[in-house]
Parts: sequence; C-alpha cells; structure tokens
Amino acid sequence: MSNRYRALWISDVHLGSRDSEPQRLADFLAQNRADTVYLVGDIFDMKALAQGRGSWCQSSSLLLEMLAELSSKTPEVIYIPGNHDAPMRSWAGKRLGNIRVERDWVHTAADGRRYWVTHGDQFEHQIDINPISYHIGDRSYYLMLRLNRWINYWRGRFDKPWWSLANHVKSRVQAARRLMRSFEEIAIRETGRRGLDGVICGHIHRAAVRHSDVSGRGVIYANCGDWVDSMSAVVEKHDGSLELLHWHRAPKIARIMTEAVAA
Ligand SMILES: [Mn+2]
Repeated sequence: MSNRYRALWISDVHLGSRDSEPQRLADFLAQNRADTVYLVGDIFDMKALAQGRGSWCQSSSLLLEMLAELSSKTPEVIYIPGNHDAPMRSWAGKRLGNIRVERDWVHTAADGRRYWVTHGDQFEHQIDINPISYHIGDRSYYLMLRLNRWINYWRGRFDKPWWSLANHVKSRVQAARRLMRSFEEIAIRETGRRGLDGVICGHIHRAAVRHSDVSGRGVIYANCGDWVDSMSAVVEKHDGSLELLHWHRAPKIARIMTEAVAA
C-alpha cells in the first residue's frame, strides 16, 4: 500500500557520505510515489567521496538501484544537482536515461501556482555574514550530526523513536538560526522578484513549508530538509497544496536485522 502524490521533492541525501541514511529513504520511496519526482540536489556527496571522506555501503548501491527503478516507473523525474553533486550540473538540459537533469525548474501545481525549484546554495552566497563564524557553525553542525547518529543508534537498539538532536540544538543556536533565517529571507525575496508564487529548495537541512509576505504578495517557502537528519520530503497533493512529510519509521531492513539477531 503506497501513497500517491502529484509531485514529490527530496534533497540532501548525501549518498556516499558517512552521514547518509540510504535505507530510510529507500523505505520512504517504496511507500510514497508521485507523478513527478524532483531530486533537489546534494543527492550524491561527490565532494565527500572526492576528498576521501566518503563511504559507499551496500545500502548506497541498493538505493541507487531503487532510484533507477523509480525513474522507469515515474512519468517524470527531474534532477537538479546541488553544490555537493555539482559535477552533474554540466548535464543540465540532458537526460540520464529517464531522468532529466536541469539547473533549476519552474513547477506548476494543480492550483496554478508556480514554484521555483532550485537547490539553493546560491542564496547562501548572498548572506552577509562573517565567514569565520560561518565555518565554525558549519563544523559544529557536522559534529552534531555525528553525535546525533550515535544517540539514535542507541535509541534504535532500545526501540525508541528517532530523535533529532540537530533540530533540538539548531533552533537554540543563535548563529545557526540567523543564518537559516537569512537564507530563507533571500530565497523568498528572490522568488517574489521573479514573479513566482513559491520556492522549493534544500541545502540548509531544515525542512519547512510556510507562507510568507513580500510587499503584500504571498510567497510560499518550502524546504525539503534532508535524509541525514530530518528525514523529510515535500509533496504536492492532488488539490495543489504542499505538505511536509517526516519519515521517522524504523527501516524494514533494520527491523529484519534486529529480529534475526533476537532469534
Ligand atoms: Mn547543498
């Protein structure tokens, strides 16, 4: 039994990095389908792999196979590379089998609203912030993700639901909050300037769907979040409305493994 949406957006899978959770995404994709699937960047962490910080596990290969299968069954799959899979940007305008690669895209929803689909790393360059504090924030963020994985590993063993330390701390760290707020404001402003009704992006690993006002004109801001920590996706329902999904269920593979160990 699976859910069917008009469109589905995922980003920041970071496949190939140590923080990637491919089996969770595979579990999600098995149960959530759409007429159009958008891969909104940082699907592969080519940066981590190129710098020798990567890790390619069996579940990474399984997810890749699943994406290939998904692309053959989904009427339209549009891949918009991000800064971690930037080499794929040279494929913009071309096809990888059934997957269409684009730099960015305008999606028209069932209600006629037009959404700008972009990874969003370009907004970051417009943030006016001290680069030193940014890099410190970035490093402690990744450190936090490590810690988060460790905590959830033990929570998983004790059958406790997934808990996001990063979300917990992120909302309290002032510098991170300021960065994310600036990112969102720039994205919203830029979308309004282009005369579009909304933006669907990724990059900052903070999932959201909200209405905003730009000089009396409503703009919808949506961020897919990620598959490292928040395990989230944006979907368009058949009436054209957007919704944020969180997928915190334990993956089947993990359950089967736990059962096998217990038996
Ligand atoms: Mn990114």
